[in-house]
Amino acid sequence: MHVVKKDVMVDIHAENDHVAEHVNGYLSEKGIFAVNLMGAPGAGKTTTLERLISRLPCKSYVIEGDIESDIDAARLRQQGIPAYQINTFGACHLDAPLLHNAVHNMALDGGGILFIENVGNLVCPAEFSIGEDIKMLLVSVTDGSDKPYKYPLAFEKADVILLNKIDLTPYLDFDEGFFMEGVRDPEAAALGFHQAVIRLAVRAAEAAGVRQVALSGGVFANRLLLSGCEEQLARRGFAVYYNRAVPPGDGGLCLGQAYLGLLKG
Ligand SMILES: Nc1nc2c(ncn2[C@@H]2O[C@H](COP(=O)(O)OP(=O)(O)OP(=O)(O)O)[C@@H](O)[C@H]2O)c(=O)[nH]1
Ligand SMILES: [Mg+2]
Ligand SMILES: [Zn+2]
Ligand SMILES: [Zn+2]
Repeated sequence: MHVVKKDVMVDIHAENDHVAEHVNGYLSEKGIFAVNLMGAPGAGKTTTLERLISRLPCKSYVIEGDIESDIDAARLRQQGIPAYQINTFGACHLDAPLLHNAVHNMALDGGGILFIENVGNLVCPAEFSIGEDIKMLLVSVTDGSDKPYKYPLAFEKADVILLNKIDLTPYLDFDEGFFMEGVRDPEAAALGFHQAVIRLAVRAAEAAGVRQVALSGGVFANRLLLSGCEEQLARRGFAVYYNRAVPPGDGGLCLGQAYLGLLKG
């Protein structure tokens, strides 16, 4: 009996992964970077998207995953954010075929970031790829500091972990040290974050339709990010430039601006 069950699960995941690859390929063609946002019910996923997207300089889209209702999509649309609602009517996670249907029904073009808010649940969303480039896990201090120990898969699969509602810590017993110890491999999480930034930079360069890319700004003082971006961009045929004589941070940027000012007379 158990053997049969296991085979069925393998089949479900193989079919799902196949569709997820297709969805990711479709989004790549459109120059869109996809973020699978996971977290417990009420952790603050929609609120974070509302606050984050209004501060992003690039085009953003949202797909909302909920068992029922379009409350979250309506919240985002009210802020002028294009949002598409998926209702699973019972299922407690999004899967790739649901995403496939959604992306083909959306007007996506010209690059940007697609945030996919998964169904509020710390368990099975982590098991299913939905065509995303990265998985972002939102955990709130109100969820409790034991969550990495109880829901290890979500923490293992996450490329980025965001700790939310920190304004409430004075009123709670959230133990940050215990929480961080439970995030099993902080080094792996940090590496995952670096790789996510590199993928985002490559996707942005591809969407911009340019052949030359200059990597500058304080973030490129990070050697891992600089060498990773340079390597991935060069592999795709981009000519890559970065700061050599002056540092990449504010000083170098100011010098560049002054030079541009001189050129313009
Ligand atoms: N104090 C505080 N409250 C927050 C914060 N972020 C979100 N909230 C509140 O938490 C509640 C739930 O927020 P949502 O953004 O709807 O949570 P969600 O994760 O999208 O919820 P579901 O979609 O139902 O899973 C709301 O009342 C928010 O105002 C925060 O940083 N601090
Ligand atoms: Mg929500
Ligand atoms: Zn589920
Ligand atoms: Zn398709």
